Parts: sequence; structure tokens; C-alpha cells
Amino acid sequence: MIEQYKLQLKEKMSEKRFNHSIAVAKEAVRLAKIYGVDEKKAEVAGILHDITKEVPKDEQLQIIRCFGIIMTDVEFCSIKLWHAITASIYLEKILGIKDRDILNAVRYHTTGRAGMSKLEKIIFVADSISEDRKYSGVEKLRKKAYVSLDEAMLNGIAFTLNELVSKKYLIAPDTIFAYNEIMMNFI
Ligand code: DGI
Ligand code: FE
Ligand code: FE
Repeated sequence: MIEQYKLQLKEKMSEKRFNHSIAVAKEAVRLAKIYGVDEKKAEVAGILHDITKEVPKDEQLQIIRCFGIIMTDVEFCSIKLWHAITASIYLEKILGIKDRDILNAVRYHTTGRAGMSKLEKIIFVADSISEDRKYSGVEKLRKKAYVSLDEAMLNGIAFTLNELVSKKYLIAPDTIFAYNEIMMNFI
């Protein structure tokens, strides 16, 4: 099944994004081992998390409308958030994936949310520390991820929030809910 997903994925995106997806899956499996999460689920969610990332935005909007998904105003105005929504629809409706945890891991891989499962956190963190990521500080975050999933999550979310604020982009409330919930554990 995984090999079939890889073939489908390859057709839908550039080589660079394909390699990113494979790298995220590899990282997700590594984290799943450490944190006692089903490795197969982590691999599937990692491979497929960006499956609609390169689908043109009008088509993404069509997918969202077609399946009756109502976006919040912030989601509607933040095109970068659409691929997480459409990817989870794609997994459920086109690939027939029924596992809710996998679907949620893909759905919330960009914003995070309150009440994330371990698998959801793993995909979020794996996406920011996969071996193709090259920003300054990635090495530090990688090390953290192998010691504390929540701390890595907090750092990842804080990094995203900082970037969004510095660029004066909209911030999805889910991202803030995720930040506050995890932060609460460190007070
Ligand atoms: O798809 P990837 O590039 O692998 O990574 P991703 O799905 O985490 O997307 C990262 C992009 O999403 C990055 O440019 C910042 C943006 N993003 C993340 N959270 C938010 C957001 N954009 C807005 N406007 N609001 C958010 O809360
Ligand atoms: Fe993404
Ligand atoms: Fe990604």
C-alpha cells in the first residue's frame, strides 16, 4: 500500500516536494519508535501529508466546496492553509483512508490544534525537522524532538508564530490554541 501511495504522490508533485514527503515519513517513523506510536500510521501520514500542496488553488477551493467544508475567515484568507484541508479530504475520499488519527494528523499538520494526539504532534514536528529542512536552529530542534515531543512541538509552534507575526500574516486560531495548551504544561 505504501508503495502505491508513493507512486500516486510522485505523479502529483515536483521531485523536491516528493523528496520532502519521503523525508517527513522517515522522520515520523523515527519519532513514532521513540514515542510508542504506530509506525505504519506515521509513515502513511508522513508520506501523504502534502499530497495536494501543488494542486492549483482554484482546484483546491473546488475540492473544499465540493465536500461541503466550511472554512473560517482566516483559513479562507490564508491560501497556505488550504493544502492541509484538501489533503485530508483527498486521503479520506479518494484514497479511502478511514483512520481518523491519520486524517487528523494531515488535517492539522500546518496549524496544529488543541488536543493533538501523539501522531498529530509527530507529523507536525517531523515536517519541521525532516532532513531536507535547512534553516538555522533546525539541528537544535531535531535534538529536542528526540527527547521531548511536547517541547519540540512548542518550539515548532513558537517558530511558526514568530515568522507569521514578523511577516504580518494572519494567524489561525488553532495555532494559538495549540501554543497555549502546550505552554500551559511548562508553567
Ligand atoms: O507544506 P510545508 O511547506 O511542508 O509546511 P506547512 O504545511 O507547515 O506549511 C508551512 C507554511 O504555512 C508556512 O509558509 C507558514 C504557513 N502557516 C502555518 N501556520 C499558519 C500559516 N499561515 C498562516 N497564514 N496562518 C497560520 O496560522
Ligand atoms: Fe504542508
Ligand atoms: Fe510538509
